[in-house]
Amino acid sequence: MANGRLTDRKDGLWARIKRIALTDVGALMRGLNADDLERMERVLIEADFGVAATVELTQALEDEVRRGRLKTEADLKEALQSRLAGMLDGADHPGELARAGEGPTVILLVGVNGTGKTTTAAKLASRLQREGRKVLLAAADTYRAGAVAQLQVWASRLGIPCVAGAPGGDPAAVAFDAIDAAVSRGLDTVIVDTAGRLHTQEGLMEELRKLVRVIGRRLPGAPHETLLVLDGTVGQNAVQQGRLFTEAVAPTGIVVTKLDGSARGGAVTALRRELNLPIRFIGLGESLDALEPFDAKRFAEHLLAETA
Ligand SMILES: Nc1nc2c(ncn2[C@@H]2O[C@H](COP(=O)(O)OP(=O)(O)O)[C@@H](O)[C@H]2O)c(=O)[nH]1
Ligand SMILES: [Mg+2]
Repeated sequence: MANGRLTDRKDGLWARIKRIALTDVGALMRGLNADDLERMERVLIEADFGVAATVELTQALEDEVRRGRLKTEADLKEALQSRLAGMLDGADHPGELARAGEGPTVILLVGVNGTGKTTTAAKLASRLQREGRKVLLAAADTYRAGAVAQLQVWASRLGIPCVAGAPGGDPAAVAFDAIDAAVSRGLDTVIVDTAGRLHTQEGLMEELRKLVRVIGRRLPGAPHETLLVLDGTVGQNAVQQGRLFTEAVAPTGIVVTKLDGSARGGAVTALRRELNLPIRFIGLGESLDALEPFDAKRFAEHLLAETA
């Protein structure tokens, strides 16, 4: 959110709500009618909020207007912002990643191809390195030849080790070897990058289940974090992808990527509401420092920015 990167758009959500849904200045005094609410719902749906979050938000607002609590546009904006912040809130300290009591901490990244797992692995490694942790990367995306090389490039830029297997090899074996390497080198954190595509979806989910089992057998209690990486620009598709992964593995939180540039931040609300997992980080670009711990209140403010 630094440098206003989140608000790279001309007409902010609040401006759209005012222009499209609050056309009648008397609406707040008389109470929102069915047309006002329908228009407000349309703006939120178009902004990727999803049906559940949209209905919850508009009903809550309608209720407050009816009770005469919201008399001005500023009241309405404040109410919307605080409802949104409440909805988005999920973890007390989203940016604090678990730490194993003993032995290395294992952080697993899952998500479909192209969402930003490998980039996020590098960003997290950089962040944890700055916090003083000794990180090792595990290239468990053995499906694509280029995937291992991509992670190795990040590892060498960060000056940290990267454990990789043979292309087409067993990802669980890579994770197992990576944990062994961390133990023998006295490193405290292993970040496991995974494949997002296989011949079949069920094949991918089966492979991830096996990966989690093997990691847990090698190191009881691991993985300590399983982060579901979702692309914030694909709207409702991200919700559907998220559901598949939450059925296969048990994510401890979500990383929403690519929230720089586009105006599609509404998807974050849909993901939070429909996957019932805390948002832990947001990705705001391709560079190592473009990852921020999620701040619900600040995100709600940015979502309702008047302009860009
Ligand atoms: N703009 C932007 N691009 C991103 C972000 N995160 C990842 N990317 C880009 O998205 C593409 C796919 O990322 P990658 O990490 O390879 O995805 P993976 O297939 O899930 O491992 C790459 O071009 C990344 O540079 C982000 O937060 N913002
Ligand atoms: Mg990758």
